[in-house]
Amino acid sequence: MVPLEILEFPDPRLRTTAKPVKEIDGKLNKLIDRMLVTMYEAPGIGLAATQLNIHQRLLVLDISEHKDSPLVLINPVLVSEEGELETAEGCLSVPGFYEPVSRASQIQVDALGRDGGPISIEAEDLLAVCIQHEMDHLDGKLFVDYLSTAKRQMIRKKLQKLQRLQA
Ligand code: QAP
Ligand code: CO
Repeated sequence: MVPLEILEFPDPRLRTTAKPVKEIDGKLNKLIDRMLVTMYEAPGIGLAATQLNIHQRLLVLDISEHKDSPLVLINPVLVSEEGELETAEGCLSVPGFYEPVSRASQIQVDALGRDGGPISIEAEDLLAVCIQHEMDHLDGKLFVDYLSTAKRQMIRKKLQKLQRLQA
């Protein structure tokens, strides 16, 4: 299966607010499989549809060591959050940069799974951070938004230079 192209910061399409998924059908499940392939090939631990220029509220994650525990969240909603945790975050849309970001350390999220059934997840530590990072993408938000303006501009300039060389 062919991976999908990942948008890179500062592409304005990453700022799009995604719309709720309306129908969980075979077509959506094919997209989910392509998202998982794209994430595993990258390799990454999380990917939101927004990063593929698909503006639907859908994300995939796998923080397991052996990359054999995919988690698919459709129309995720944050129900509660607690605590605080600072983690060095990266992003497939911000390749090569990792910076500390502070987020809730424990969260509860309701969503639908790929079979259309309801899921309720209580997550902590890296999984909680990763879910919050991916849910941000669905609202057009990136981890670099939590950094200082100077740091964000430095990252933008370096990535734009690399993107020019690639074009
Ligand atoms: C989000 O990010 C995340 O810079 C998922 O060159 C990451 O999978 C949440 C990646 C860390 C919390 C902590 C990044 C791959 C993958 C890069 C990713 C890169 C290659 C990032
Ligand atoms: Co990301």
